[in-house]
Amino acid sequence: MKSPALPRFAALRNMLLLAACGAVLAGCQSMGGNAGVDADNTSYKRMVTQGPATKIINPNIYPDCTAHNPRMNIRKSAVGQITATDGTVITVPADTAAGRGLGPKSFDLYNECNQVLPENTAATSAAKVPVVEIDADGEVITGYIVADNYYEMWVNGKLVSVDNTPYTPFNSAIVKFKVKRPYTMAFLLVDWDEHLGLGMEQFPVPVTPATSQWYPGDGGLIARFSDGTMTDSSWKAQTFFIAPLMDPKEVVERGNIHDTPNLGGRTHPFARKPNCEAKCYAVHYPIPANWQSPRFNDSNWPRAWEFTDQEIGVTALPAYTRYPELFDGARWIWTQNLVLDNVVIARKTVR
Ligand SMILES: [Ca+2]
Ligand SMILES: [Ca+2]
Repeated sequence: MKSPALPRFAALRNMLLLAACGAVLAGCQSMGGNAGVDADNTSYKRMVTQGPATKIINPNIYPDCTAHNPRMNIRKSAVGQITATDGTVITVPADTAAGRGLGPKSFDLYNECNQVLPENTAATSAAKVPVVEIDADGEVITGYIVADNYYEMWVNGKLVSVDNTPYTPFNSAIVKFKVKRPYTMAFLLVDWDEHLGLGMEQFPVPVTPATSQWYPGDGGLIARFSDGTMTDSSWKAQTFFIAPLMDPKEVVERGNIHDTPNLGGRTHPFARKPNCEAKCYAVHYPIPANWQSPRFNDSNWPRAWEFTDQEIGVTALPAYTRYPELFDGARWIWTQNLVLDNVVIARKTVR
């Protein structure tokens, strides 16, 4: 899977970078910080599945949401497994920190399950948000996060926040962490679904006769931090689970870009809605070891794509729209296909 030439090339490149660093330290820092990163261990070998997950390993990793009114969009965040044609057993929609019971769980900015519902930015407070310490002599940074549907956030390889509402209702979170620059943020993002392994959900809910039982959902992440960092196309983003597909050939690999260029469009309502239902295919890629680490080499990953509120479909989402000041200037990001890309890792090194 990994070309034997790559590590040697990386080692040679790192030696050259180290030599450059030794000569001119400032020049080294401006070269993009590739010195000290690992060899690129991303595997671009696709795995193909067809049909739904064959085993449910957890029927609901967030069973704690209380229905406070009949309009609440409460969905079970189930986790399953499916075997690819090459024999690999894949956890769907993803193997997450939430699924493993890891924390810290997110501190609510807005969460209908917990009835944390501040009316506007002035009514919010970050005062009680616990600080996760990465560097004792670092700067305390506050951040605001909305993810459709699930995020887990790592800073320099340390787990800082795990979305406490993996599927729905739509929530938002506040994080605080103490760190020195440069630091690397890495988010695992999941567009959760009901039809595990197929990338499709019931929509809209609450369910009515008009609800589609086989609707391809979409994703999105927006985050803004007090040190000026915010999500935009300067981030890197890679997709690892692409569905629903009529045919695995619909995913076209161009180098390390996993593209789906011929399926109508990258957002709703343009993205194709296939009629294969439980016979649909999915294409998966192995999530690289050490993806959370500042040493992980994302230099060959594509840039994140930016999307508008309208494309993400969040113009009426209180978890987001009540607090425009907290997200001012940040962009919704994802990989190229907002609809078909269901598991995404987004990374940013802040210098
Ligand atoms: Ca969520
Ligand atoms: Ca999707």
